[in-house]
Amino acid sequence: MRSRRRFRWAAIPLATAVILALAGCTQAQLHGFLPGFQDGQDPVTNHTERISNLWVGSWVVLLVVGVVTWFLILFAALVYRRRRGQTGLPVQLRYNMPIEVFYTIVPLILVLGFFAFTARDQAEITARDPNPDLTVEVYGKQWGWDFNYLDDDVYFAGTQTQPEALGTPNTGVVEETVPVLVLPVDQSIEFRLHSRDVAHSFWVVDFLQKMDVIPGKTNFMTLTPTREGTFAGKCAELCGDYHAQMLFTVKVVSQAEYASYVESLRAQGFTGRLGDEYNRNQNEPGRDAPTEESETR
Ligand SMILES: [Cu+2]
Repeated sequence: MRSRRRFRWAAIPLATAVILALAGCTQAQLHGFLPGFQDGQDPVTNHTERISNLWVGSWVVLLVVGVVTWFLILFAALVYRRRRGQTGLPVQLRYNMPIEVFYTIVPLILVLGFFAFTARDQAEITARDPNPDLTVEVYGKQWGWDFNYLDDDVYFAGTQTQPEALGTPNTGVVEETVPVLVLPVDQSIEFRLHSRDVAHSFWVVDFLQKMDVIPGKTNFMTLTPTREGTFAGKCAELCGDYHAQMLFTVKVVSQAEYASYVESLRAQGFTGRLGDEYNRNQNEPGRDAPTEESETR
């Protein structure tokens, strides 16, 4: 009792300090230092706020569990330590029903809670828009990306980083040749993800989302970019020698700038679509045997 009273003077200053610290949190801190939340800037896509809330909320709950656990460990070690003159084992505590029920029920609630929130957010994030404003077909390939803008019938063919044996010496990433993906702001976009060869993963860092790109399978990612800017994209699945150079740049621009970008592709003759006919894998499951035509490509 006495010791509890002794620290009462600290309660008010401590509470004030905590409130001040939280009130002074920057956007970056409130979002758990996730990329895309620099101070004062809007969320990058319609999903990033939800993803960040799940992340930060989970961390807060887990930190509380951690603090309670660390406190109990220290408490037990200090209070029940062997004192001078003590011998033998202290009285052992066994089959304490309240404690056993407590440490069964609490983790169960935690696991069910994490599962429920994750399932809710995952369903929301992976939901497909039945009528997206724009459909972009993405082809991952060793080592680069092709983008087909299906609604506008134009494409961007990404330069491939290749092993030295196949061409020019590999000199690392050349900024100007990194494939570019241009997206209009505030439009819902469906990405259709395909691979031309091995498994890759489509990852735009600031979107906080990535999705596997699997040969012979189409994966979908739907989102609406909500802030203009330039963002880094990467392959997030180890896919061979030059995986680390499988980069792309995402430019989220205004509607007008997007329209003029499409026109510039059209003016350069990049019309149509780079489809499965350019895949290195021509014998995926569900496909017919390679034809003479496909072998001469
Ligand atoms: Cu890859």
